[in-house]
Amino acid sequence: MKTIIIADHAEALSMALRLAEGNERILVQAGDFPLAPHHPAPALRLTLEEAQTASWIGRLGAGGGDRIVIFTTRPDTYTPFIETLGATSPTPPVMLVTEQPVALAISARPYVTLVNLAEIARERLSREWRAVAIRQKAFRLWSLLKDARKPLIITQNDPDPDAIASGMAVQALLGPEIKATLATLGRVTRNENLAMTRLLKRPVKTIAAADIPAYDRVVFVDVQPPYFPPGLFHRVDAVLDHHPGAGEYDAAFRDVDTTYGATATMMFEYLDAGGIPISERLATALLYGVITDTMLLARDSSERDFNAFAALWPRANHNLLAGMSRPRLNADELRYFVRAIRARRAVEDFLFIWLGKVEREDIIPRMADFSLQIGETVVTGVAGVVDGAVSLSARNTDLNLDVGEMISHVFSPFGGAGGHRSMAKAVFPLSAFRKATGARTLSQVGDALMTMMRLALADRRK
Ligand SMILES: [Mn+2]
Repeated sequence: MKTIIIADHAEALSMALRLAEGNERILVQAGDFPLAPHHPAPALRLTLEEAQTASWIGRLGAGGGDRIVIFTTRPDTYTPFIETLGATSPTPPVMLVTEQPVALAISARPYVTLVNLAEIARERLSREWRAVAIRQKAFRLWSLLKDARKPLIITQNDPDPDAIASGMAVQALLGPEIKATLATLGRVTRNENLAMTRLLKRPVKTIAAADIPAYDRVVFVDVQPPYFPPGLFHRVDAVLDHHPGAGEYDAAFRDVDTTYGATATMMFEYLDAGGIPISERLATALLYGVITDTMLLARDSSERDFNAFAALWPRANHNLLAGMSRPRLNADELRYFVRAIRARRAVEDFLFIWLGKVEREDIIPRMADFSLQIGETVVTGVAGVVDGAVSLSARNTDLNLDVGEMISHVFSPFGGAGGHRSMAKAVFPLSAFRKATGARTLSQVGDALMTMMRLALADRRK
């Protein structure tokens, strides 16, 4: 395959020689311009008018299997050339490389591809400006903490993966010399989050309120100071968060940006722009933070979350990640699974599981996730009673059904109910539901819930 390079300006020719690839390059000079000493002699010299005819291509022994690159300072003058070329068969592909705007008529031809170097450069430059601004922020944060004796990185009371990963990223930003404690005043309770902390070898410490004064710097991640009771913290040095502002406070460093789907994305950008190495462990944590906070980029996510996801994906440990997202079952939870599988009731592609009394609420959504793996199930409901309240989780893979709407319609008369197209939840007092439906025993409650879901589903599929 030959590459025919057309240049109509000395500068364009220099650029062509630097940029154009191709095994056999044939240089064509279009128009009269002086060659520089480093320019090789062109195979063909044409006037601009001659260049438009396209008949000279045959003289070069080139044809449809070859390709043409035009480096030009006046792209629109090539309209006739490109049109004539279109009438030849097979038509060679044309790349038009320029810094000028191009009329749409030419660029819309199927065999023409347009590369606007000015646009590419502009995009790249604005990305670099952004990177330098983030690097400066990262440096400011580091400067604020570098002389600390005992810095504290604080998360919510029940930290989620985004908070944990972001805290770990601040530790990485500070480097091994500055030993910052990543801590919570509560503890990690949700099963998936416990799996994360177990697999990452307990990155978060639990501290007591009485411990706080011993720390000489306090950094808030994925949370802001008003979340805590007033006066609990003696100082606020830095705040890194993506939640909307929750009240007034002073902080020497504050980066709160609600356009981020995850604080982990923001922290990835700090490390990335700062040229700070991201270990496999940290990449895995950050990726998990982005995934969980954005529901796999489905919710409140921006292009930046996508970019962080794409950059972290190849660096993460996917076995670890799988372990976090599919936490192990302990003997107790296994008991529920056995009970659930026995108690399942299916009507065509609708499946319902009534668990009766359960001790832990989180078993219900987990069971609901699992329920979609049973048989040919498309819509599922899993419900149980936790502390006197009915808790129901629904799942759906039917593209024509909005299960959030359905659950909200059926169960909001009893309490909170709603969700998305693919998942929904309802929680309401058992007593209210009994009174309204006349269900006496727990198994009658289960029957009533199933019937209501089944009827609503049939109604929506009519
Ligand atoms: Mn978050």
